[in-house]
Amino acid sequence: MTRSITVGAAQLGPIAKDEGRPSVVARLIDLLRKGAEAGCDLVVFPELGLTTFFPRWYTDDIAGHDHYYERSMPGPETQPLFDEAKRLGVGFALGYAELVDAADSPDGETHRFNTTILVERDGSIVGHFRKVHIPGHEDDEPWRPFQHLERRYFEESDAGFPVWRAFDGIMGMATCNDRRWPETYREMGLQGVEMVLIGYNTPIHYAPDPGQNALQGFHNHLCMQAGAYQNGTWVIGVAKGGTEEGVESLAQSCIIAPSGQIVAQAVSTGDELISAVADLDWCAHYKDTLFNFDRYRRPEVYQRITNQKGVIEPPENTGSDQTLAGDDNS
Ligand code: ING
Repeated sequence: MTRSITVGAAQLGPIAKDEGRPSVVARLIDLLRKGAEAGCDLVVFPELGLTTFFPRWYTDDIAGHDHYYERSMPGPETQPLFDEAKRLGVGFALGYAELVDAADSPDGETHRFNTTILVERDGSIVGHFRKVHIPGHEDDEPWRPFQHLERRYFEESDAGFPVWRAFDGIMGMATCNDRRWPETYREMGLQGVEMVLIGYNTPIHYAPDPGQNALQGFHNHLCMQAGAYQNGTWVIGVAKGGTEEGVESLAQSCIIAPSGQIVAQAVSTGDELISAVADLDWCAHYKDTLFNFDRYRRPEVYQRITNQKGVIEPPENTGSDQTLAGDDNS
């Protein structure tokens, strides 16, 4: 009996600055119901799936954006989503801005994270993931057509990339910029992950190097397909796309198999549910062969690879008579 789960990527179109949570939650419930109709066991929503991408605006006092954060999950305005999911017997993952009040913090400080929650089909909370790689900048940069102040409004999480046994497999999460870093997938790959859930909000225009704009779609799929293949895991990439508050954001949500193949892809830039039957046993075709870490990526060999000594310069630069025997890096 193969371990298959039907997974849905619930892509969102733009969320306006003044769109209230009840309206957004209604959109999420509509996508959840579409997922249930498609037989989904799990529906994945994007990063910051409850609000507009508010890090595009600078505020002197970061508390000026606190209304975009959730102090509890579920809270009064998100409870309807949890209730409907439990009624339908569909699990979900949802990205949101998390605010931990000083009074609730072990260190007595207020903390702000870019967080995703994973909920099982019975409504139980599997776990939370907090974004590790926080892109963009900390201070006002008015030269930009729009800002990317995630580093002002979110802390980097030092909790790493946990994996959970849920949905009949081993599940992991990552958020947006995390997907661009190979460590993200390998940290979970070394823990046997079989499905990685990734929400993203990605502007097409990349102010530090606009030459990358035309490659946003290519880079988006490149990093997730590589992560899937090199770790023998399913990867579900879910966008908040379309033009949100004047900023064109990448859509192209997709479901990627452990082979690296895209098995389903959104065709719109709005609210759209795509789904696929994910055979979790398919991961073994890669984990037990090409990417058998214990056999081909042996820690005892890696430990012998001490820190590289840096660029090996040609002899004329060092005056040494470099021969193979005397090779500097022998
Ligand atoms: N967004 C972007 C991402 O990594 C970005 C930041 C945009 C990086 C464009 C590179 C190019 O997809 C988030 N939210 O991390």
